[in-house]
Amino acid sequence: MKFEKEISSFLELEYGKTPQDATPTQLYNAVSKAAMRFLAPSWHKQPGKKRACYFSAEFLVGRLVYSNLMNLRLLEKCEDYLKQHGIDPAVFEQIEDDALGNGGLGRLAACFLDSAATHNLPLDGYGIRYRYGLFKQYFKDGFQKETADDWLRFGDPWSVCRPQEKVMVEFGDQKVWAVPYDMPVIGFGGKTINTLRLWEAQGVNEFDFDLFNKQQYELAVKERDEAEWISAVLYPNDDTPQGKRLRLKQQYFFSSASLQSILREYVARHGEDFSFFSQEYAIQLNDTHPTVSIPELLRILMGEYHLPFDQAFTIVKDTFAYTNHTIMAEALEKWDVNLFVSVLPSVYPYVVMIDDSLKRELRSCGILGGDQEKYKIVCTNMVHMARMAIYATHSTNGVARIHTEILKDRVLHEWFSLYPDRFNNKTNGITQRRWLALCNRPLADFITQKIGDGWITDLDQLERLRPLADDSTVLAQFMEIKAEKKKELCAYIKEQEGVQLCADFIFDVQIKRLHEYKRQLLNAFCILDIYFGLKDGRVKDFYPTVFLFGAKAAPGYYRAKGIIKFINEIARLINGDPKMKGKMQVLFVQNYNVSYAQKLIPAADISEQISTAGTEASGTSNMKFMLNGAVTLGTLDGANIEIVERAGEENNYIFGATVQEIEEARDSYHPKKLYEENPRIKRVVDTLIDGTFSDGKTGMFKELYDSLLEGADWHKADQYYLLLDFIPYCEQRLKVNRDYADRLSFTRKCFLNTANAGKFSSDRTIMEYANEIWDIG
Ligand code: NBG
Repeated sequence: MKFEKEISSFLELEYGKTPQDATPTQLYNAVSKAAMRFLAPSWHKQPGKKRACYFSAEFLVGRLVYSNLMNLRLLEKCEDYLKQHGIDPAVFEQIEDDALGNGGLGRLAACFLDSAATHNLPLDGYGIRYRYGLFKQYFKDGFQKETADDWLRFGDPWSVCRPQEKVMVEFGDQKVWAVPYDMPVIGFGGKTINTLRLWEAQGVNEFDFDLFNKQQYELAVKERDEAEWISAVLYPNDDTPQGKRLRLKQQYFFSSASLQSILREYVARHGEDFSFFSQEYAIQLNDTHPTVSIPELLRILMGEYHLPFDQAFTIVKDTFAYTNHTIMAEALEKWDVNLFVSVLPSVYPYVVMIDDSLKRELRSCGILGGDQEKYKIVCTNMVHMARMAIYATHSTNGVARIHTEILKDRVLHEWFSLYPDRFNNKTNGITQRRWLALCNRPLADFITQKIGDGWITDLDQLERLRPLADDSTVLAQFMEIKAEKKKELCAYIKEQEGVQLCADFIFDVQIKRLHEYKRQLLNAFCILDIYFGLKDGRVKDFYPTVFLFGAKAAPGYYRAKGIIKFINEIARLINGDPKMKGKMQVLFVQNYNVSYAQKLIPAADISEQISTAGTEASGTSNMKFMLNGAVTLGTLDGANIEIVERAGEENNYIFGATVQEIEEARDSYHPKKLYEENPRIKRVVDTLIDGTFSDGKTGMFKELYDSLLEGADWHKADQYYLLLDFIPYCEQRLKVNRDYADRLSFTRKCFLNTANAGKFSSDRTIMEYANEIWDIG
């Protein structure tokens, strides 16, 4: 049946509606289901090909309907259909995006799936089908509040439940069903369709009739409820032992279920001869969350199929590879041995076997006694997951060049000395389908007009724009597109936040998770410094600017929440000051997510990437901004380094201490001295305590103040060097502002960022994984 007919007949059958009287949700389900029918014949695994499996606790896919239709080449058909019936094609923007991820790590996983399918690489994702995704954020009196994200309320037309493929997962105290829901991952053009398999936990005994009959109603459904907790929320709060227990259960739940389903496939083909396993499957561990897969595969091979340790361990090592996404200590997961044993008693012995094997290997390398401490997987009553992930796999990679170097030189240096060949770098990337073709259609059309549409699957072709950088008509068009996207953003923000922004201002944007190391607070201080400078005449000829923030803070991260409140207070002061009219505006948007990013990024002139050098593993929004023609105002950190290497330092704004300079400053760093000696620093920092702003008597601002000047029992004062980089940052920010006034030369910089963004396609990244780690190229 024709696609359009399929939509209408679905509406009629399911809802008894015509397109005109269907609700947006009904239309969304009808269009999505029609597309699912359309793709069904191509959704199958190619036999005889090695497959790669991406194990990840997060897949931040964002809104699927437009991207899936685009990839199936049905988007225009669908838009025509809607228009014919008098419906705005933007109608699906009312369908919120599902957020089964937190930030960069989850969004990267989604970009990888898109790129692999587009380039016909057999890569499937495996994760958890959370009942509630990342919380939704709103502000009340400037404070962050959280509510549950009930993403299923719109239906879930893009998933297919496969109950016949459920598997049992066993914990020490509980057994649950893992039921798979498969989503098609559609490559551009629709030729290759891979699968994202997400597991839902269900009770084995859903309902105890006997107990119910005895009026013990709660007990009758206890088992069901306890099973459902496992896939209830993404990253449940883990500040209590129960919370930690639940997280470990989640990790084992999807690791074990995914391995069981892969093994089922394999055994169906080869029986119990496992000699081909690692030639047919590669498994990538996305951070340490799925690392318990390592002893689990060993357990299955040895315990269920009776392979000897050496043979099983070789298969494990050849199959798994590990990606490290951060050097923040809290993310290198460790589990208390007692907790581990009580949750996973049948897995723990295999952890010990791996550890014993490691110790034998260390001994044979002459590493003995106390020198083994820093390697041991089980050490001081903890199971060290990152250590296991490095030892029991054949590849460990970082996500940007500097990040991998830091892993090799510092964080994981002892491992690098032992296994230098295992370490490799895979600089992150982003999919240009979502982050240009879909989110910035005017720019996409403009590029296609100039160089054809090959860039959609081969981003390096953007290079061909370079010769146009000196053509002022081309630059004028480029500028016009930015202006159009700013107007669109202003309309959207007016609707979402009730705030009217000035579309002809500079748009300066910092969007990412709220974390001290990302230094939103530094940005805030600098805005205040400019504000004070404008008031007292120190800052002159300032080009009017909108400062935009978007970020969620982890619900238990007190300081991050204090920073949000502080920025909201600054916004209130500045936006309410009549003298600032026509000069600056500050806004922290609520509930920043993938869909919001798709609006903000195309409208940005300046991309704020200001983390302390050495802390941001890569960053990926930096690449999205670059692709959409913004200049980077940033430090030499993460992928910023590779971005300016490509686009030219002269077309970006780099400032601040380098990794090496911070290293050298470390021991003698004295933020209080900087504060006392520099009145500009003192003035902005003092706003935390001098009554300029109110934190609603929570003490949050004083706590931030102390964190900068006094430190706390777990860290030194100003551990992320805000005050060290403050003046250079302000200077560079004013320089961008001055440069912007020369509209043509500034647009040229923006244009050259776009033209040089080719390297940052996740197509490039995924091909590197495919060729260099998975061998599926
Ligand atoms: C994040 C890093 C980012 C990086 C993404 C994707 C985690 C643990 N790490 O810098 O902070 O871009 O991973 O690699 O979420």
